[in-house]
Amino acid sequence: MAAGYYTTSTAFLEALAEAGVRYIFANLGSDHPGLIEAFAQAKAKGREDAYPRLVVCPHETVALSAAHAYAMVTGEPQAVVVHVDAGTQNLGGAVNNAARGRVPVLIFAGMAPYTQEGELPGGRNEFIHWIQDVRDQRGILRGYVKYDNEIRTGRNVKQLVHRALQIARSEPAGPVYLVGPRETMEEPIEPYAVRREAFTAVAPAALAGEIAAEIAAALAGARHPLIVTSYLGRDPAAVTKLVELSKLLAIPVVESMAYHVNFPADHPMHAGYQFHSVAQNPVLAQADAILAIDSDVPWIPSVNRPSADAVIFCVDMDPLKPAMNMWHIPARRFAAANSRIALEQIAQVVRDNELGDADAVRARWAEASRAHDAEIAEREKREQQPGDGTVTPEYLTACVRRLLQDSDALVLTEVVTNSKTVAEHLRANKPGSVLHHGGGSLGWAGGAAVGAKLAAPERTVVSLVGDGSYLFGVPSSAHWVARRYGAPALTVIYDNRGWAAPRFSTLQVHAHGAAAAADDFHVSFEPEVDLPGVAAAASGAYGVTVTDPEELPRVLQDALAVVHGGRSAVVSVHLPPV
Ligand SMILES: Cc1ncc(C[n+]2csc(CCOP(=O)(O)OP(=O)(O)O)c2C)c(N)n1
Ligand SMILES: [Mg+2]
Repeated sequence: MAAGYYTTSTAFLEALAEAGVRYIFANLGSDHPGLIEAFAQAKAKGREDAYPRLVVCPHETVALSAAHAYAMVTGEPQAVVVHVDAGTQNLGGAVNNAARGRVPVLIFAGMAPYTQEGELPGGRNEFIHWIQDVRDQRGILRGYVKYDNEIRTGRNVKQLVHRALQIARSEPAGPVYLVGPRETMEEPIEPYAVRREAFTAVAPAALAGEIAAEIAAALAGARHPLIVTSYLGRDPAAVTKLVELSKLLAIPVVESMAYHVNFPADHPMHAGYQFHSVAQNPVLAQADAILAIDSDVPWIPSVNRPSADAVIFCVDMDPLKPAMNMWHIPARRFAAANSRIALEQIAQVVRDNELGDADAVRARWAEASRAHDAEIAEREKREQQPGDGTVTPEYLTACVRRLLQDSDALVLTEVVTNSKTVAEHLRANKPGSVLHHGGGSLGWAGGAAVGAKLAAPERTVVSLVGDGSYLFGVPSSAHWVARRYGAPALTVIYDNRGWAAPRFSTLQVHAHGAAAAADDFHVSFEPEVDLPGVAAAASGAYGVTVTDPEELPRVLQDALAVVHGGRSAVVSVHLPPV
């Protein structure tokens, strides 16, 4: 062992540790001898704990999804290390999720060596080094990352890591991508330090005073004010501020494509969930002043839109969404601000100026409370066991809710066509207790459950997933990682033996077409996959498939007990087939 061994790879790992990264979710290759050696050198010196822990992930989707969920739970970016172009491409849709979910994560990939005659340490010595030398490796991720760069020397690799993480953390947060060729990662350098405190995230932005005043006046003066949000709950403190403002003026809140708990489900001002709208939401139609805050899709205008006279305000950390080619809502003002601060400012204007008519506020509160109570009663009816021997998604979700009542569980959802049902019947009230990737690529929950458990080892992690989503998540890889790193979770599969979503989409466009007439959508998973069996084979997980609604509560309890005992459990619940 070289006494003074210190390379770019050493400094890279040190910088990650200095930045607070605790885990490197890694899938390794011929580009990583520098990192592997740096880890081994540290271990030999008894300094292993000075670096982040390396978590071996047999599939890259699992690695990035784990880092994604870890960042959602803690706010802290982690690192993902993948193999050149191949591993980068295998990140697949997980990088769409990280980008759209606005989660910070540092992705690093090696690059094929750039010398071939033995000129430099790390130069080409395997055939694959020619094959993997592609023209634009960084281009693979450029549509999804906030920043990409190549590490060209170890002498400033720490600055690059800290700069990349500073960009990743700053709102709107997102993934960043660094690449480094083998020769660079092997470069011997002198140990050095940088001032990590000089790379903090950009401070959160407030609304301009006159905009806060304008929004406050519009909401207070409206007959039917409304707030629509999707991801404000990423910051639990923002939920508190939303509850305060809602109470102050009796403003109902609609959650649209929600991927956090943005507002307590049982709060009388909770006015319901919008997902794949197929009809006009009367609450949205009635509103005359709307604050759309932290939302990518506050409504789907072709089927569900506010009235043309409604005064709309868009407040968002990312109000114009330039990363989407087409995006617009007809707002009077667009303002870039942190939602917690903006809501506090608006509430302050209301209080300071005693805005709002007290009688109108009281009347609105009473009316919204009545509507909320009626809605909850309706939902409770829908979740009764049907009595025909089938399990409905409503009944299943109510069973899960009762199972987790009074617990501090973290629930990950990836239930696609059952998203609205799960939101309505899970009735989550605690900010931060339900997570969804916020993106467009299925297969997140498998790896995400590992990341969530590592982020909060004291909490029970429960994933609710569609059968298709479960398979997209490379369950063999995800469950193996969960076992190896002591991150057990309960997975409940909403198993309709196929993909309901493409069927739904086809019917939305061709309601009376040939596919509808023949019921021919190519979405069935017959013959059936033994879904829990995949996890059992990969990791010894407890697995069971349930068809009987009577048995369901007990099976879920048994499975949860297994998880509390330290072993993962997968319960696949047969719903009516697609
Ligand atoms: C990686 C990826 N591939 C394909 C799709 C397209 N897609 C959207 S929903 C869906 C079906 C999901 O099936 P499942 O999880 O069982 O939910 P269900 O539709 O049955 O409710 C598919 C294939 C996608 N979103 N992401
Ligand atoms: Mg399905």
